[in-house]
Amino acid sequence: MSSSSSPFNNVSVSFTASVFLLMCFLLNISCKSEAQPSPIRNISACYTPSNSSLYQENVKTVLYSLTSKNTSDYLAGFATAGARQGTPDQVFGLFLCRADLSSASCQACVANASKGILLGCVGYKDSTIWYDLCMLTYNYQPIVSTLRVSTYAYWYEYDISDAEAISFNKLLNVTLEVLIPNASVQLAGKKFAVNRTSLTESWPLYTLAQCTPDLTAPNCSQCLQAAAEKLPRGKGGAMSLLQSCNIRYANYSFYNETAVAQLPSPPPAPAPRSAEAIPNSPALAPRSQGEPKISTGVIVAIIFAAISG
Ligand SMILES: *[C@@H]1O[C@H](CO)[C@@H](O)[C@H](O)[C@H]1NC(C)=O
Ligand SMILES: *[C@@H]1O[C@H](CO)[C@@H](O)[C@H](O)[C@H]1NC(C)=O
Ligand SMILES: *[C@@H]1O[C@H](CO)[C@@H](O)[C@H](O)[C@H]1NC(C)=O
Ligand SMILES: *[C@@H]1O[C@H](CO)[C@@H](O)[C@H](O)[C@H]1NC(C)=O
Ligand SMILES: *[C@@H]1O[C@H](CO)[C@@H](O)[C@H](O)[C@H]1NC(C)=O
Ligand SMILES: *[C@@H]1O[C@H](CO)[C@@H](O)[C@H](O)[C@H]1NC(C)=O
Ligand SMILES: *[C@@H]1O[C@H](CO)[C@@H](O)[C@H](O)[C@H]1NC(C)=O
Ligand SMILES: *[C@@H]1O[C@H](CO)[C@@H](O)[C@H](O)[C@H]1NC(C)=O
Ligand SMILES: *[C@@H]1O[C@H](CO)[C@@H](O)[C@H](O)[C@H]1NC(C)=O
Ligand SMILES: CC(=O)N[C@H]1CO[C@H](CO)[C@@H](O)[C@@H]1O
Repeated sequence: MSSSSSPFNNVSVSFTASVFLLMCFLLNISCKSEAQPSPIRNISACYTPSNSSLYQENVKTVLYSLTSKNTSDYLAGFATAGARQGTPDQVFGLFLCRADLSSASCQACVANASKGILLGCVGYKDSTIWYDLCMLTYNYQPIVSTLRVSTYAYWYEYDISDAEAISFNKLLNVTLEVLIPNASVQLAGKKFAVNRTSLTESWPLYTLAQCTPDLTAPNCSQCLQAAAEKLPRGKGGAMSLLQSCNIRYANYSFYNETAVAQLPSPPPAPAPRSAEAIPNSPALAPRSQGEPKISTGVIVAIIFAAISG
């Protein structure tokens, strides 16, 4: 886990506004943009594999595998792959789609991500691309059932007034407090929860939290706590993206409420459960549910934070 790094020189964002957005971050100014939702990418320092061509082959094998899953995998919104050819140059990957997506939407997003993640160099030891509908990541170390919270990104839509922010943040915190334990419970092979509440009659608050379903309940919960800490407050909408989970909120219905309602209902309010039996093994087979996707809004403002490991 050694990696060179001064905070920003190893960061690459895969869209044209990246420089602008990074500047927004560095200068700590507020970024508002009406651009399309864009992918956010984190690629770490270049990995020097013992056999670079083999490593790149393995990366391609993993990406091919993730884009060639069957319908039930895309409906489950999660799948893993590994290429162990030439052990020191092994590659592991996984994708996570938002819980409400249809298999077709999930597959389309993953296919897109598999191209996006290859922009630039293939030989990165840890690479992640986030869209608002899906996330794709690969690593030279095993990542399945692994809690990964150190690499993250976030975006937000616009600032609300300081006066509004006081009550808004309170409501957001209260919502997250219930949402996080709910999301940690496995539901139809997924670990997610949504909530719809409102600040005022005309100001709804939609929130969604989701983990990769290979995490145990405590690890999911821990990941979401970390995501909640990094979630921008006092915004009209925002999203916090980690490699193992994410949280998003907005004042409009950004997920498909009908699709979510069709998922089986969660068990009664969970107290922190100390262990939800998910073996520590990569061989997991999440199951179905989901529906067509939803329009996505107007977003952008992307930021990364960095810690070197
Ligand atoms: C590297 O891997 C390729 C297969 O991708 C193989 O043909 C080549 O012999 C390997 N090189 C070394 C030095 O092991
Ligand atoms: C889809 O693939 C998974 C493994 O990824 C397998 O367990 C499942 O049986 C397959 N389902 C169908 C319908 O082929
Ligand atoms: C694929 O990515 C491009 C930008 O990289 C984006 O404009 C497009 O909407 C994406 N398509 C899907 C299906 O996510
Ligand atoms: C949580 O994740 C860590 C790091 O991946 C792992 O070592 C640990 O076993 C997990 N804990 C539980 C309770 O699953
Ligand atoms: C909401 O939670 C954040 C992060 O835990 C905390 O910093 C903030 O003070 C809380 N805000 C309110 C209004 O409770
Ligand atoms: C949504 O969260 C609020 C707390 O802000 C809670 O009171 C309410 O019961 C939740 N609604 C649903 C449908 O879970
Ligand atoms: C969490 O789940 C319980 C049980 O389904 C539900 O009553 C509660 O409203 C949920 N909370 C949130 C914030 O969604
Ligand atoms: C969400 O907030 C934006 C900006 O304040 C506002 O223009 C829009 O009408 C709001 N949407 C809803 C559904 O309240
Ligand atoms: C939302 O889900 C419902 C039920 O699965 C589906 O019929 C509808 O087409 C979806 N809406 C959108 C906008 O994708
Ligand atoms: C900006 C950022 O999140 N950088 C991270 C990219 O990923 C590497 C490896 O996981 C991290 O060390 C960086 O902090």
